[in-house]
Amino acid sequence: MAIVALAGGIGASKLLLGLSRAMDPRELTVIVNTGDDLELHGLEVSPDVDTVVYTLAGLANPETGWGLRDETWSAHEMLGRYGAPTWFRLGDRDLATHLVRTSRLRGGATPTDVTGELAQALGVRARILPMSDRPVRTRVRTPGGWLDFQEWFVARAHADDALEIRFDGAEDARPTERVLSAVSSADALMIAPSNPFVSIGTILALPGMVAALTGAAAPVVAVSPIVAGVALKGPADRMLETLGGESSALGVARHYAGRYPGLLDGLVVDRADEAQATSIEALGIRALATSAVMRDDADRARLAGEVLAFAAELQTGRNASLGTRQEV
Ligand code: FO1
Repeated sequence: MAIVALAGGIGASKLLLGLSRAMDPRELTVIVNTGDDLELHGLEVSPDVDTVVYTLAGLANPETGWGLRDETWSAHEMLGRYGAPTWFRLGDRDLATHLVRTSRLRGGATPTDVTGELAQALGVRARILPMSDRPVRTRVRTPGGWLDFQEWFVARAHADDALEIRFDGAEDARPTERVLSAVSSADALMIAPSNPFVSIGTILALPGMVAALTGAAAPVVAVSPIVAGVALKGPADRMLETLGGESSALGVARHYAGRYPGLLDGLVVDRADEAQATSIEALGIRALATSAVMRDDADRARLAGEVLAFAAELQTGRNASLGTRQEV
C-alpha cells in the first residue's frame, strides 16, 4: 500500500513517525515544504526537510522538535563572538547537515538528490522528497510590512499578525517528477496536521500540484492541526482568524474546501470537535472523529493506523460509486 503524505516540519513529524511504524516505511513517501528554507552563514538550510529526516531517523531533539538530540552549541557560540547572526540557532551536529547539503548543491546535485542521500545515510527507510527542486520562499505580510518566513517565525516568534502570505518563486517552480509520480501512483494521500497556510499551502501553491492531487485515483485525507480551537503546534489558530476564517476543525475544513474545491475527501478531527462533523460533511468532506492528540508512540501508531483505515474506507466508497456510475 503506497502512502504519500504532504508535510511541514514539527507538526507533521509525530504522525509521520506513527505512519512509518504502522506500515512498511519503504511504502511511505513524504512530500515536504521547502518554503521555510533559508541561506545562513553561506549555508543552505532546509528546516522542514531536516525535521522530517531527523524525526524518522530517531535523531530529533525531543525538547524543541527541530534540530538534533544530544546537540552541542560551540559553533553557535563562536558565531556570536564574531558578531554573526545568532537568532536562528544551528547546533554543531546540525551544521554538518548544512555543510554537506551546501557542498553537494554547489557541486550540481539537486535538493531531491541531497535529501535522499542524507536520509539514507541516517537510516531513514521512507522516501523523503522536497516539494520542488526550484527555490520557493514563503513571505508573510504583517502590520509592519513583508517579512521573510523565518524572520517572522523565529526572529519575531510569530508575534505579528499574519495578514497575507506570498510564495516567492512558486509560479516558476514545479513539483518534481518524483513528487508527481508518487502522487499519481499512491493508494492513499494524506495531509499531515501541519499549518494549512505556510506548510501545506506552500506545497499546494506549486503549479500543477492541486490538479495532481485531485486527479489522483487515491483519496485525500487531512488530519486537523486544530483541536478544540487551538493549534497543536505553532500559529495556525491565529492565522485562521487573521486570514479570514475561524480557528476550529470546521475552519480548517472550510479553508481547504474554499481554496481547493474537491481536494479533501476526508478530515480527521479530534473527539473534542465531534459536534462539527455534520457541518464538515455538509462541505462534501467525510469526517472521522477520534483521539487526534499524539502524546506518545502508542498514540502515534494508533492514530496512523486509524488514518490509514479511514483512507481505505474512503477508497472503497470511491470505487463503489465509480462502479455504480459505470454500470448506469
Ligand atoms: N526554530 C526556532 O524557533 N528557533 C531556532 O533557532 C530554530 C533553528 C532551527 C535550525 C535548524 C532547523 O532545521 C530548524 C530550526 N528551527 C528553529 C525550527 C524551524 O525553523 C521552524 O519550526 C520551521 O521552519 C517551521 O516549520
